[in-house]
Amino acid sequence: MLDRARELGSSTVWDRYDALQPMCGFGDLGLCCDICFMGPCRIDPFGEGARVGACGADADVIVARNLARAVAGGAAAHTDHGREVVAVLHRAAEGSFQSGYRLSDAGKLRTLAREWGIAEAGRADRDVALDLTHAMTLQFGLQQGPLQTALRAPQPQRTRWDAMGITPRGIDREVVELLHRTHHGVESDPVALLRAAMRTALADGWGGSMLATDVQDVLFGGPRAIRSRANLGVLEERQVNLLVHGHEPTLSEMIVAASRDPEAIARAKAAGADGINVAGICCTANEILMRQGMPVAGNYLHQELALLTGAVDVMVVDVQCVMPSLPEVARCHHTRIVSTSPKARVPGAERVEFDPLRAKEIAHEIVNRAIEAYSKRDPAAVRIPRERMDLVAGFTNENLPYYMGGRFRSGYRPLVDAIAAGRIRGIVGIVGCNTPRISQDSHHLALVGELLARDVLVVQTGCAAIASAKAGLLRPEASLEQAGPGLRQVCEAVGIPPVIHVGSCVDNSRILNVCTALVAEGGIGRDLSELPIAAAAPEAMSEKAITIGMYAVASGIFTAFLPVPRVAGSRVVRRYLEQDVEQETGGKFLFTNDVQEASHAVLATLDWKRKALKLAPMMYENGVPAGAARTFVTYEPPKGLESLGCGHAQQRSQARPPDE
Ligand code: BF8
Repeated sequence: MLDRARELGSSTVWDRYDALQPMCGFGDLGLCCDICFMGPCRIDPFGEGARVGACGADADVIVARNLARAVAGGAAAHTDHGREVVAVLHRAAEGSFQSGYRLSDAGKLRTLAREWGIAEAGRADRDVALDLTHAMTLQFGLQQGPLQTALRAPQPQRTRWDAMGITPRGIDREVVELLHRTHHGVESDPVALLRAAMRTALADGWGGSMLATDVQDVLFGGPRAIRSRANLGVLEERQVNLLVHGHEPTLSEMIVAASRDPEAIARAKAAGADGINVAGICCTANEILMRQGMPVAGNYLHQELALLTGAVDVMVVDVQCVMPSLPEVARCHHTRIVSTSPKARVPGAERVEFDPLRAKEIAHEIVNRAIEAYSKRDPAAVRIPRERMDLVAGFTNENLPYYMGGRFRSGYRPLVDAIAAGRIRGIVGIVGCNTPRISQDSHHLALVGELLARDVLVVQTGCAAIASAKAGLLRPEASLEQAGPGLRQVCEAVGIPPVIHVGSCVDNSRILNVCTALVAEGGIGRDLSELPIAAAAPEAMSEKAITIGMYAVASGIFTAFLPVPRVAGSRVVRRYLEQDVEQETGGKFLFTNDVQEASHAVLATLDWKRKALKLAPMMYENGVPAGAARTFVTYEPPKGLESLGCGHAQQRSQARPPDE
């Protein structure tokens, strides 16, 4: 597709990234402070330059403040998504579900109502939904915590948070307070800033994101294991291709429904197409995959490549991870970009503003635009790569017990037993984005491949899950090809893939719920920090990724984060987040650019936790099947692409302050 971009004279994120080299070294180290207008001040860690900014802030304060601001940004994005879906459910219930939305999972609605202390017995679903969403809305403006959903965390974890003063209070309060504390001349203690950032991150993971997942399940249905396909080859030459891209499923679910309307299909056929193909990019892809089995066109770095195929008729975008370049790239073909969110206009794109009360009508309008665009498609300009891969997705904390234990032994006991007995080494959540700093998916696949071979069950969300999907790791057969013998036995016995796809990035909350359920099951740890689990974001790009990393660490989970975020300029920040914080939360970060180092550290963490718990030795030492010595799984970028991203990332990773 990059060759095709050159043929078409279009630039992509890789071209723009290369054109920006060399990027700012001060910024890369986190040492550029632009928080007030005296600056921007740049701290020189190497020699003669300034050691403090104009206000006197040193490198540690500046790095901590910049990082904390990123955490606030990431938490704001996730939690505002949560707020939107809660509001959509509330308004749908107020209008007695006349707007087209319905309660797809009344069972989950009632389970949640009981958890939230809302009377549900003998009451209509609508009334329960109104009370529940009212209570959920209040969580955003709460002045004193704890957040209702944070009470799901195991008690020992909550005790740690209380002791540190990081139990999340109101969701908005945490974001606002962190922005206040990072304002010029407020919090000047770097470690206090990092603790405050963790509290804000917890308000995301155990708050806004958890609300988003719960409410989306109520509205659109709790997922079940479902088959689908992934990669650009899911685009269809003879169908209207409508791509949905972004994050909130409130419109994309309606678009899927509208695309199945017999009248719309008839209109598409009248325009010469065989049908309407709705596929996704980024987390919207994961949302409609998990519940509807819709195909996935790709992850973050595929958004422009999809447009270059010339086969996309309309791409609908809402919020987050949408490149402003899309209208420019789409100009090579007939493709129409339609922006929909009242919070996110895209200059150069068409506009159809989302209104939850008119969602059905808007979805039909967008489908019609796609059909209209199809008739302008130039078949001679279409180049759809053949690559597409089967997959199984749709796992959740609610349905995993059934898939792991079957009807007669449903529960987490089989999984806990497999871990305790040494068949499975542990569970690792691998999440997050793509970035042009790393060859696309290379870190994801290297890390996942290595962990599977060592009998580690991998749980994924977001663009990380899509990377595995494209590589075939979400097929049950992948356990035969990639898993160590212990993991393979478990996967084969229950028929699941060795990589479990649990949804979009807000669905990292499902991973927290799985961990909590493992603690409750008993036998492999009394809180999250004792469980043989870990996390990784191997190709992190967005502020949301560092927020997720922060709440994982605050929840007691060892987290490998690549590439190194902008922390290298402060010894204090690195020491706290990669070392000292473990005494407080039980978790810590590893910041590295080296995926092998990440892999070794994750495996060492699992082994260390297993030893502390006195679990049985691994059944298959090092996960190596007899007679088949494995080497580290490496990814070779295709010829000609070696220079894209990686070279620069490595070059920049050398930069370290002299005292590091
Ligand atoms: O929220 S993984 S690139 S799409 S930020 Fe964005 Fe990163 Fe993809 Fe989903 Ni998450």
